[in-house]
Amino acid sequence: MSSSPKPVANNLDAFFMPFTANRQFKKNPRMLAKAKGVHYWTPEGRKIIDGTAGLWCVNAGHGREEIKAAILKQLDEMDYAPSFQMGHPKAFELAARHAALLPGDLNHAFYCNSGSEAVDSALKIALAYHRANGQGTRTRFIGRERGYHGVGFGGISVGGMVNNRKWFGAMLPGVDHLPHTHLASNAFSKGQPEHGAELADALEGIVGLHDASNIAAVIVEPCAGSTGYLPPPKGYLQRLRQICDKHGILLIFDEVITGFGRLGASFAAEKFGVIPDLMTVAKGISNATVPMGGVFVRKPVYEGLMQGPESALELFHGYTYSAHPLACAAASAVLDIYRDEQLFERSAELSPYWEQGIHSLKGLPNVVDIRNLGLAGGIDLAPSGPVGTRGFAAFTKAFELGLMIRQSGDAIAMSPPLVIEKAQIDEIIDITARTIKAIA
Ligand code: PXG
Ligand code: PLP
Repeated sequence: MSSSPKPVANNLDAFFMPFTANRQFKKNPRMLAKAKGVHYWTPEGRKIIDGTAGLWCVNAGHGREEIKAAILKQLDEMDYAPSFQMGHPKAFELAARHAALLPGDLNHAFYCNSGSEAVDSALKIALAYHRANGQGTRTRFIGRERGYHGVGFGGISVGGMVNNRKWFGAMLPGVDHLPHTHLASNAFSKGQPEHGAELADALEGIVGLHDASNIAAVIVEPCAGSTGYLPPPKGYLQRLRQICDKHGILLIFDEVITGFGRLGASFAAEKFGVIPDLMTVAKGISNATVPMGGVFVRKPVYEGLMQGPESALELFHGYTYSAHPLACAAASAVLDIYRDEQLFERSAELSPYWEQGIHSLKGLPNVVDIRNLGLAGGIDLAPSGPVGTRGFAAFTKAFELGLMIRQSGDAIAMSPPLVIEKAQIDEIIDITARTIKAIA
């Protein structure tokens, strides 16, 4: 009997969709068929402006010919190469380029395939580092309420989004959470809010409870993305850094969203002048063309692991596709675009215009808070029933009106590609306003 695939009807049943109301979607699907620049098109040819850079990842815009050319060239030369006890030139070249771009002594790069893997990798590097340095009792992690660190067991353990945790009982033991920084007193702040730096002091309380000798690392998003975009209060990240230093605790910045230009700088670490010990990235690293993630590591952490006999593996961790040649080729071409088109600077230049635009929505029905930082922002809508009802109504109405936004509960978030034009920002703000009025 031949086992060659038979053509099957193109029904929607078989694909088990991620983070989706599968049954609802399959009754009334929202399909995307084509993308170029800052637009998507549906299979029927309806044009949708991309207010979110896909899922916060297509920073240089869609359909970039330079990235395509680099991927095709690499595919021609060498499709795949293992990175365990072997290497290929593009991986080393890319790591050197990332090291040059990164602030401070963040100058070593570990590669993986997603933000979730990056977070798991960073947590494991932190544990291994302490153990290699005679501090093997440092095993606890501290995350933050409303944090999102992907969907691995490590990431959901340190993460602080209730639905991502409550379904999955088995998590990492030994995790505490800092309070989130979303304060009512900061409503409608432009850029970084004034109040809340002292929330970092909760870390001292946790250290007092467990003793620093048991704590490996603190992980936070410098600006929380998935929970509706929560910029850090002024001074907050600096304070976290000070407390971590005082107690020998590693600080991990999860820059999966904030990295590669979103905040108008290469990374949040550069923007705020706060250098974490480890940084996780994904998304904009490859402009989402080939899946890629990474952990950037400070020199003392890397060197702290380079111990024992030279023949010993220093880190028992890695993925089949770590530093995949196609991902490396894409990521290098993406760095060329960021540099040649000065997209991080462009993001910084556009952010006051974006700020003005998004805050012009104040006063529309049910808008209870608006936040922005860099080229992204979040809007809280008053609930209209079970959590997420109004948020989902906004998402579907915007899609109908030709705009892609993100929904998180009753908050909506936007993060356009960094190549967006001012007139296109106007269009995004206009459709958002019409959406909010239409669902009032
Ligand atoms: N850390 C952070 C800070 C993230 O934002 C991840 C880790 C996980 O990355 P991967 O590549 O495993 O998805 C993320 C991902 C949204 C949304 O709508 C956000 C993410 C992913 C999908 C949707 O806010 N962030
Ligand atoms: N499961 C099995 C059976 C494997 O052999 C491997 C890798 O060799 C994995 C999982 C891990 O896959 P990856 O390295 O792509 O994460």
